[in-house]
Amino acid sequence: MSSASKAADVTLIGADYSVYTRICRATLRLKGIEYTFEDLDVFAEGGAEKARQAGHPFGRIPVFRHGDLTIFETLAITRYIDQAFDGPLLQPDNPNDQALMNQIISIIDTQVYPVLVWGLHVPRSEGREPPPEMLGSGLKVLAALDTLAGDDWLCGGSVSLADAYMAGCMEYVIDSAVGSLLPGHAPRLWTWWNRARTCAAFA
Ligand SMILES: N[C@@H](CCC(=O)N[C@@H](CS)C(=O)NCC(=O)O)C(=O)O
Repeated sequence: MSSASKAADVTLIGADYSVYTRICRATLRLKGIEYTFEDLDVFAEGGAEKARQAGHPFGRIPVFRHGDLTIFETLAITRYIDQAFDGPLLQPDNPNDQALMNQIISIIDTQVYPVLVWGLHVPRSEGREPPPEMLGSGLKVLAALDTLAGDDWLCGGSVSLADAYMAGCMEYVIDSAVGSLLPGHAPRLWTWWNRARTCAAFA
């Protein structure tokens, strides 16, 4: 089922700095959906409580609204956006590419976000050394993604939610303690990003 979008119907609540908010924004842009953005700094005093009031039981962002519907958790939000609205399909219909997409999204949730963003970007941005064991873990994550990355988009011939997820992380991955190693250590991922970053949805 799909429906045309109206800006008044669709609201994304989150923050510019937030990886998961960025993923939802990229997905909305890929689908060509107009939306209202409500800024919520979850790390500010009272931010978690505001996020709970907005509909996130764990006090996190993003939160998505479509009419009377409220959704939290980025995977649920992005899959809903893909299915409920017109625009290019962002989930491959063949099982192989779909498995690949799910694998990449899962790696981003369980490895890229905790290891590369929180383990290797955040300490650097605060002028601290990352925990030494994080460097090896970060390189393993990059190597795994490099093995999975497709020639055009991450999963085959068309853009998918995997691209939106990874694009949402890239600024922090590049600005992490392993960022300068990307071209040599993950050349396929690096080539993908240099192509993907020219897409307006990921700007
Ligand atoms: N599993 C959630 C993760 C959301 C998440 O961790 N968001 C971060 C910002 S990018 C957050 O709200 N952090 C607040 C905190 O950790 O207290 C999703 O997929 O949406």
